[in-house]
Amino acid sequence: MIKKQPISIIGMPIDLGQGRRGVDMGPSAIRYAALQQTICDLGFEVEDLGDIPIPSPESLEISDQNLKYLHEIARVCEELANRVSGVIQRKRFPLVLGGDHSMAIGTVAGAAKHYQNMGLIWYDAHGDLNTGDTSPSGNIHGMSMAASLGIGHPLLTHLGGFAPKVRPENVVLVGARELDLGEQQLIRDLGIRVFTMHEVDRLGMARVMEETIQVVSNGTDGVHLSLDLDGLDPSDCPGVGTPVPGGITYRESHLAMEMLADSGILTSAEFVEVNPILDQSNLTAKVAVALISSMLGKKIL
Ligand code: 5AB
Ligand code: MN
Ligand code: MN
Ligand code: MN
Repeated sequence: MIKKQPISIIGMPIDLGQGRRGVDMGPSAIRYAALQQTICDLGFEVEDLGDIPIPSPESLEISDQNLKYLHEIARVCEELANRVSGVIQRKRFPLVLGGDHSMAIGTVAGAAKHYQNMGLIWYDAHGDLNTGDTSPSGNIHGMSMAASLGIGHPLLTHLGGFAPKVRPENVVLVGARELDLGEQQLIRDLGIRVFTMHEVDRLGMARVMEETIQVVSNGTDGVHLSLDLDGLDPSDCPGVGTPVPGGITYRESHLAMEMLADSGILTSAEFVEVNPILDQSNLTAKVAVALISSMLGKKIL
């Protein structure tokens, strides 16, 4: 991001993309963890645009078990895309709070309108590279990366009227440790750069982020960070819907965010999948705020 660029917070309280209630309260939990004051204290001008209105699952019916709440998700993601795009148009930095990871379809669409060649960092235990055909669950939060690459149902891939939003060579996955068979195949077919936990352990986070920054900034004109809190270890972030043991540590994650801050490459970011119902004393939301501080360049000295 441009040094001390003004920031616009957008809440996306969506839980239609997965099966567990509570993640709709993620944006509130992150705000409750003093997000705005923390950003303000770092010297940024910051505004909160409030939440995108989302229908509750109780008021809806599932018409397709392979793509649950497809039409509703596409509709609210379109709204999010417009909101994100408007923020960028005003030369501000969009910081989007979630909400389940299906929302990335909207965030990425809104940002990609402004960048011909956008880089994308997907910090996650999962690949989110399923389609309605490969998904074991039918949950769209496991399909948002694929949709951004132009793979999947046209309502998702062509959101905002264009596809794809990003190219495989400009995308990096960090922290992966649970990939479905269809996702593994897609990664091989497209040659997507993945730093699994094996690479994080072996190379160390410093090297992983050096390479990640290299890949996503090579020939790109913008970079979006999509950070799923389940990328971190469940001991640090228990408040997530799909925890997977053996994740990225708190310290490694701070290092990653600090390196992103130093690189100055980020043009938008989202922090997703915070589920306060499954959390302990709002710990996961507090981690999100701490990581956002590091991403924005917080220095101790
Ligand atoms: B998350 C799974 N691959 O597709 C699927 O949390 C899990 O946004 C998806 O990364 C997890 O249902 C989606 C089994
Ligand atoms: Mn995810
Ligand atoms: Mn995940
Ligand atoms: Mn999840």
